[in-house]
Amino acid sequence: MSTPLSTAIKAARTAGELIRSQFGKTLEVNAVYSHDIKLELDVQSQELITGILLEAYPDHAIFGEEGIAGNQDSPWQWIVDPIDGTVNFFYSIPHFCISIALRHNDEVQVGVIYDPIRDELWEVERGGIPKLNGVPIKTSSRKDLADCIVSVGMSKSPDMVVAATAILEKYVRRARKCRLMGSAALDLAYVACGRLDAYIEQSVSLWDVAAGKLLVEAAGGHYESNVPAGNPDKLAVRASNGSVSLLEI
Ligand code: LIP
Repeated sequence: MSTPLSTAIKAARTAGELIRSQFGKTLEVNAVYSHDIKLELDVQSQELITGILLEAYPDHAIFGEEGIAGNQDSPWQWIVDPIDGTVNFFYSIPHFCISIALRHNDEVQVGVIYDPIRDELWEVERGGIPKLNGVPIKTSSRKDLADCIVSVGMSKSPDMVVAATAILEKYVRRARKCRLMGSAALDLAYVACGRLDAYIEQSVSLWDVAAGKLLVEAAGGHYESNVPAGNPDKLAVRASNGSVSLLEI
C-alpha cells in the first residue's frame, strides 16, 4: 500500500531519472535573468511529479516552482521544487536535486530530497527517523564556529546578492570554510547529515526549503526563518546543526 512518503520517493526518483538523462545535453531555456535561468526541463520535471502525486492523492493541492495544480482548497499541499539548483544543472555542475514536501495545513509531514547524480535520497516523516539512502542521519556536533563549514546562499536579486555578500564577509573570517553551492535543498540535506554545519540564505522560496526544514529538525538541527521586509513571497533562512551559535547579522 502506498503512503505519502513512498509516493514522494517514487515521484522524486522518477523525475530524477528524467533530469539525469538530460544532464550535460543541450537544454531548452524558457527564461534568463541576471542571477537565474528557467528551463523547460523544470516544467517537465514538475509535470511528471504532479502526475504521480495526484494519481495517488487526487484531492490534494500542488504548489511548486513551476505552478499550481490539484485542489487548492485541500488542507493537504505538496510543495515541489522540480530541479533545485537549476543554474548548476544548466552549467553541467553536478550539484542539484528534486525537493518534495507534503504539509497538512501549515505543518510539513513528509520530506524527500533526491540527488539523481549521486543517487542520494534523503527522507523524513514528522516524528520519524530521518534517513539518507535508508540509513539514519543526524547533524554534526561541532560547537565552535572555527571548526564549522557554513554554506551561504546567494539569492537571485541584486539587493539579496549584496545582503549575502555581507553575510559571507562575516562568516568567511570566523568559520573554517564557507561554501556557496547553489542548492538550498541540498544545503539543508547536508546540514541534516553532518556534511555542513550551517546554511544561511536571505531570500529563498518555500519550495527550496520545505522538505529540508523537516529533515534538519528531525536530525537534531535548528531551523529558523522569517519573511524579509518587502518580500512576502520569500524566506530568510538560518539552519544549523543545533550545536553551533550563529552570528547575529
Ligand atoms: C536556487 C536555490 C539557491 C538559491 C538560488 C535558487 P532553484 O533554487 O536552491 O539556494 O541561491 O538563487 O533560488 O531556482 O535552482 O530551484
